[in-house]
Amino acid sequence: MKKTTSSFFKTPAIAYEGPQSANALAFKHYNPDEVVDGKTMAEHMRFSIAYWHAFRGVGADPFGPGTIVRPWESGKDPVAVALKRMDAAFEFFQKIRAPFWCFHDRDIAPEGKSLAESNKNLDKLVAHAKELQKATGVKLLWGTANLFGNPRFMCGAATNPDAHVFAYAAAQIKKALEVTQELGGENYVFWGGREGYETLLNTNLKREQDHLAAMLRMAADYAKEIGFKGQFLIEPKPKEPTTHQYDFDCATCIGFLRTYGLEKIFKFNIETNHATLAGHTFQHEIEVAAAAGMLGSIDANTGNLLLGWDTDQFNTDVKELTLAMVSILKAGGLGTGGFNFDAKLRRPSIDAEDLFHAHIGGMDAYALAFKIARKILAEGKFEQFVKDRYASFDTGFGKDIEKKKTNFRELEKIALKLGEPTPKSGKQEYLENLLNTYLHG
Ligand code: XLS
Ligand code: NI
Ligand code: NI
Repeated sequence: MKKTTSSFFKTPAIAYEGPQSANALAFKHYNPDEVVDGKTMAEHMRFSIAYWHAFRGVGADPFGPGTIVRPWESGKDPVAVALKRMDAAFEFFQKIRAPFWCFHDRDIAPEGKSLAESNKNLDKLVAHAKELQKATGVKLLWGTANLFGNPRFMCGAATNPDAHVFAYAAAQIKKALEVTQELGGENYVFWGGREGYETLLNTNLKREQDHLAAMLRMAADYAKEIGFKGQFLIEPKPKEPTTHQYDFDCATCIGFLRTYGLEKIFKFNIETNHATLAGHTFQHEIEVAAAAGMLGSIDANTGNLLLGWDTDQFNTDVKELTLAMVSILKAGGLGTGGFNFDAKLRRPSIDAEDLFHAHIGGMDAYALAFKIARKILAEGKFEQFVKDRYASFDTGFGKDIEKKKTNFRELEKIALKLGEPTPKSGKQEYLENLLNTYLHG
């Protein structure tokens, strides 16, 4: 890997030392150079660092200010600080061996007094990012626009009742698409931000949904116009910041996109914590997206099931990740997507070194899950069980049902003739125990 010049982190580049290593600052399972099936683990996993958490997160919460102080965050000129911060970020991307990064426009460059000034600031940082990408080989997984932080977006962006705000948001997405293209972004993400509502007393739901679709359509048209080839991704989330977000979950978004004829343009960026907030498992969302041919990318994190909001923690739950990986691999992988650590340090985790521990943990857990999932699929025991469970649809009248070659009259005859079906066990406990044999070997 090529080198950057900054040296903000004392921690050296992270090496793979294997499962037996006692070094907390080494990979135990993620060996970026290991070749599996003709591809390196780095190529399989496509890990990405989320700029907003790793380099803009300071540990603030509604009860108190930030706790995290970084040495590069000093200086009076916000653009100069942003440039220094970006040097630190690329040093980190390299040391943690992440091949990709992701950002919102406002993460990397300070907002100016006008849209024109904001765009100018952004251009400076994008030029710097382009140099750093070239120097380090780190690539852009996706870009996006922050359409939720600034108070102007308090009632939404595309779903704002004020057309002026809609226009402002459109201009911001236009610019974000341009810079994502400039940096070779492989995808572009739309997360709903404040696209939702607090109360129907002041909301025209139908008009807001029409407006959201109009914004997405214009974004697709503009991408085509400028020749942006990246994949468009929607990131569903059921609630937070608004009470009811329109992009509730994958199933809701599929219905929405099909209603407006946008389903061929989008895939999904699935976030674990958003899945669980919607009352689903991570694996459920992956399967729903995959079933529609719309599995795109992953925002790799986890929530705290005791809380009702997006805690964005690093995920070290190998069981959950193994199940997710099985579904992802069965679906043929993520294509241009990757695993983006949309996760933040806990408020008291104030050391720069904690950033390394956090990402090492996430990367190792995903790499281990990938390996276990491959073994599970290679042995095919679960797949065989599921196949056998549906075998009655492989022949005879079952096959006719699937092929749409039968009808109620015929099926009634069959039911009358065959009588009561024989119950068959679902064997859930057996299967759960079988899963544990892979996890605890
Ligand atoms: C917030 C989202 C956000 C998106 C990018 O909950 O996860 O961080 O990933 O806008
Ligand atoms: Ni996210
Ligand atoms: Ni989130």
